[in-house]
Amino acid sequence: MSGLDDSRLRRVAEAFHGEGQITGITPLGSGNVNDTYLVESGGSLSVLQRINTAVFTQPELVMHNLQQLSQHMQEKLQRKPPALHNRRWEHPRLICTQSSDQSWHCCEAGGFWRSLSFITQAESVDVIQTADQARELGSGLGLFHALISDLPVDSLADTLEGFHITPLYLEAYRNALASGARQGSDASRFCMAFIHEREGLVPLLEEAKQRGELPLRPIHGDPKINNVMLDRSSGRAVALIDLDTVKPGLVHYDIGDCLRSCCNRLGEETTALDAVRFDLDLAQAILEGYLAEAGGLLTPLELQLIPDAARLISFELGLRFFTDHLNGNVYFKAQHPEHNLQRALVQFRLTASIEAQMEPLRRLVQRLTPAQAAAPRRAAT
Ligand code: GN1
Ligand code: MG
Repeated sequence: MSGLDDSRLRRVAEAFHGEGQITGITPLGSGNVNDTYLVESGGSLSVLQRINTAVFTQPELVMHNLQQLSQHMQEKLQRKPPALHNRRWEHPRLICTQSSDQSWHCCEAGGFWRSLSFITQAESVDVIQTADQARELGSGLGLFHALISDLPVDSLADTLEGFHITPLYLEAYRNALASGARQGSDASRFCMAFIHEREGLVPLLEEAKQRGELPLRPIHGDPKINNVMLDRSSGRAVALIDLDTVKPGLVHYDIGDCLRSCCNRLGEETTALDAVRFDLDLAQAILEGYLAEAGGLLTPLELQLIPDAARLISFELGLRFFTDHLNGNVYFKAQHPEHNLQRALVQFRLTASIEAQMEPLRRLVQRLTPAQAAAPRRAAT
């Protein structure tokens, strides 16, 4: 966790909420990078987070992006766009420290902290339960994309260089291999062969971006299943959380991450490797929800590359987990030494399952986007 004892943690929370005001602090969620706590103060709840500065080396830039996003969302919500008629939608609010109007706190015992309002009467799930839920998860991401589509990308900093740039993850993997560590097991050999066979896929999105065929857009960066909050009574998506990776990027990083994390019914922490599948029915529900909100914003090529994105982002996450395993678990928190290897195997099984269903997945996207179905395929292979 944070490495801070209870009284220091309380002092950090007091920096945001006032001395003597804290009535409860409990660990929250299952994030792999930051430390997160639910704080109760003065009868209300907030989310206190320590940003992992080994990952986000310039946390002030993360806060800059959060502020830009907050302001944009606030203005949007005030104007009540048609997409929000008859539906609840919220955006986590940044909480300033008591002593300044600054939205972060650097603690003398270590750490860069910030506090956000908690989305009440809502919950998130780690594994999908129903197709209706899948539709809402897609709809939540689509709505988020629609709401931020006119946030200028040049107002957002690049807070995590190389994030989702698959060729750079391949390079990092090769560097890790060169160190020669932790490659001896059958599972490691499986991963190495799996990666080797797919090296040709790696540059697909980045090359299309370089050729100017795919636009940079403001994206969430990490819209995995449990970062979409669902209203407790209606089940409808009400907010996207975990906004540290909001920055310019390809819409495919988000759609791919949503599909890979939602369509694996066992979740990314499963150990039942042989049962890992990409569920096409869930993909259909997600894409119906997504496209109803954001389909009109995307170009024909963006739409056509959705199946490729699902495959690539699953593969990329497997590559990232495996590289971290080789490096000794320095990036993703791990509960045991083989944890990131296990996670990599799950993502690779999922990738293989997507590959086995590429044609039906392409037909599905074409069916859901009839106006674009006739447009020529360019970058997809
Ligand atoms: C990390 O920390 P968390 O769980 O929100 C990672 C994502 C991965 C995810 C996999 C900044 O997100 O890219 O998809 O783990 N975040 C970062 O669970 O690397
Ligand atoms: Mg995250």
